[in-house]
Amino acid sequence: MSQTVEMNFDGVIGSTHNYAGLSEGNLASADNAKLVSRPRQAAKEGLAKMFRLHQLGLKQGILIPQERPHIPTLRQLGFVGSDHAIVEKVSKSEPHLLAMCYSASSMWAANAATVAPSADTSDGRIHFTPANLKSMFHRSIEPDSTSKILKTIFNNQQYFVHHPALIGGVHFGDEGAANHNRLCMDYGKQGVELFVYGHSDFGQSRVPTDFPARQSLEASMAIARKHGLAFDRVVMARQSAEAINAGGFHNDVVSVSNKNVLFMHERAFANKSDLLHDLTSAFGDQPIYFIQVPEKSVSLDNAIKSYLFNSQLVNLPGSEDMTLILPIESQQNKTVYSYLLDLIEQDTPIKNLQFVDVRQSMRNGGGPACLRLRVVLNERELAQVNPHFVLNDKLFSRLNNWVDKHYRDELRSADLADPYLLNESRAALDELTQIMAIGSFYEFQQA
Ligand code: SUG
Repeated sequence: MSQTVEMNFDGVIGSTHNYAGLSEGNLASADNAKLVSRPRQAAKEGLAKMFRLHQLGLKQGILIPQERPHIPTLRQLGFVGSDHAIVEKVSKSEPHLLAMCYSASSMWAANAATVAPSADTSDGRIHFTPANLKSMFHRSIEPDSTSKILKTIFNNQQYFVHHPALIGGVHFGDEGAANHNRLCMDYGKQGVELFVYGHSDFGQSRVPTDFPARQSLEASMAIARKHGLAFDRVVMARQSAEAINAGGFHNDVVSVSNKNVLFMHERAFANKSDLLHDLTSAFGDQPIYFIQVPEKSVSLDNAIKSYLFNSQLVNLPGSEDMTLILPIESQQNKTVYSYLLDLIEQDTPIKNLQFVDVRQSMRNGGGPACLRLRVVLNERELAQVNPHFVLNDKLFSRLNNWVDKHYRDELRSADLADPYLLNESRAALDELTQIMAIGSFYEFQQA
């Protein structure tokens, strides 16, 4: 029988990783603003996480970092002169804008795109829509490059369809797979796609939240249409205002799914009983598990602090049991850890725990699940994936050496004004394009 797998593509953490406090509503980003970051450590943590999954027998791919600082954005905003002159000018007049153009935020691959597996789409191809990330300026500059990277990796129109990012500004604000779960009996069988939105601008009245609700219902609906999904296999659910107010800016901070399991905080969704009913009926007579973590066991605040749900729920090869790959912070949190030890003794498919250290990313609100984009692939599709982007022992060690050679130990906000940082970032990306065999890929290489 041909095998279909769920492959994770993780964002390689860029050399300009820093803490700029750019994301309102993301408590870690706000709390750690202006902290000294450690780019080399960050990138190595990310690579070690990918390698761990690879060693566990899972298919692991990579997405390369985007060009930062992104000078073309600054030029579009009216800055002129040499690249260095622009950095100097912006660092003096609008340091916040410079930080936005320097952010390594494309590391959070869960926000790169929404992906529909071929088993769910009307034309039997895999569909990709890069997220427009309209609600945060520093992220809104990602989609063009994301699209280019995805087209480089999944480069065969017979199997892969690439849509442009959605038009329509914040009304169609789209944050990609961070607000999208797919439930199924088997990866290769048609599944039920669950889209989670925070606001709806046309039709439904906006539910007020203290922090921005980033994903819109209208965006989710457009993606479901464009991906050719069967609407009786699509469920739209609203994220609870409480979750957003507690710092759950994306749904993957309060729930995660794998196959027929939805692991969630009991307060993650508005109208929860409708959601559970809709999912159960879309599943027909097949079993579906809802594992709800009650507030009294782990409060919403504690779930968000520990990033309990920003984990990867996976089946290791040859096993029906599921493994949760969690951030180390959830092991260090006594309440959460004791809940987890109890969970694996219960009668649910989740039986194993693995903890990973991605602390540098966590301090910007990005846990293990934020760093990965899931792509379901059957054997024929897998054979079409650009092999340079598939992690193996050799690529892991080359990327580690590359990080050692090019990345700084520390970065402070004042360092963004340093002209050498731009040179270093470009030197790193230039060598990366050689490792990945993709020629002159970045805009600065074409200038
Ligand atoms: O968009 N943080 C990211 C974190 C994204 C996490 N992704 C998922 N939950 N899938 C964001 O808020 C902070 C950057 C800074 O403040 O320097 C930032 O962009």
